[in-house]
Amino acid sequence: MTCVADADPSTKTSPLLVDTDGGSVGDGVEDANHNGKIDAGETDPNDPTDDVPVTGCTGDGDCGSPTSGKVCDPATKTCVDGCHTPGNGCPSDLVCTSDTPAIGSCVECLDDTQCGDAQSGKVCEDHVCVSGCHEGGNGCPEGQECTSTTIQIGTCETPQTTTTTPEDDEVVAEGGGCVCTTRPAADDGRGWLLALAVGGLFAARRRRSR
Ligand SMILES: [Ca+2]
Ligand SMILES: [Ca+2]
Ligand SMILES: [Ca+2]
Repeated sequence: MTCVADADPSTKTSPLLVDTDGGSVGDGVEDANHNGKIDAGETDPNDPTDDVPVTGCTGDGDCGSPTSGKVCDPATKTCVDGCHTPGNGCPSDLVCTSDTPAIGSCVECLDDTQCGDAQSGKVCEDHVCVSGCHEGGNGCPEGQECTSTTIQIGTCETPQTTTTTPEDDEVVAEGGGCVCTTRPAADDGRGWLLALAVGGLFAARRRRSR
């Protein structure tokens, strides 16, 4: 390989642009053997007028990689957004609405399984993952309940509970008074037990004295 670009600056192409002359055909296509020189049968990467756009496609291979989300529409022989089987599919984060040769579209989800696990709190609605839950699909995260018990999409809500320990903690923290009152209560408990024991002893004596 020879560096022709240095010998003739006019053949330089932009390293940042795929299509330096903007004529719609990429530099790599115009300079088919990538030697930087316009060989026989090649076009000038710096001359937009000699670009010959690829017209028509004969198969998905003309429209990008198997994960391009582009397919060759046999009706118009043009590359269109889509996917099908067999043929080009979708980028890895999308799924195809079609699993037949018919051209489908790349969407976020077909069912809840593409929206996280059974406790994700996300469900598939109109091919988009949305917050929600329902029967026969994804449910709610731990500690939350679904407002729906049917296939209808409900919302995940935290159930109302009567015991709110954080508030109890706040009461204790408000002043020493609360702490003081709890200790006598414990003493009262022991005192009550003592009274019971004494009372039992007293009752036993009474029984013996009869
Ligand atoms: Ca070009
Ligand atoms: Ca060349
Ligand atoms: Ca050109």
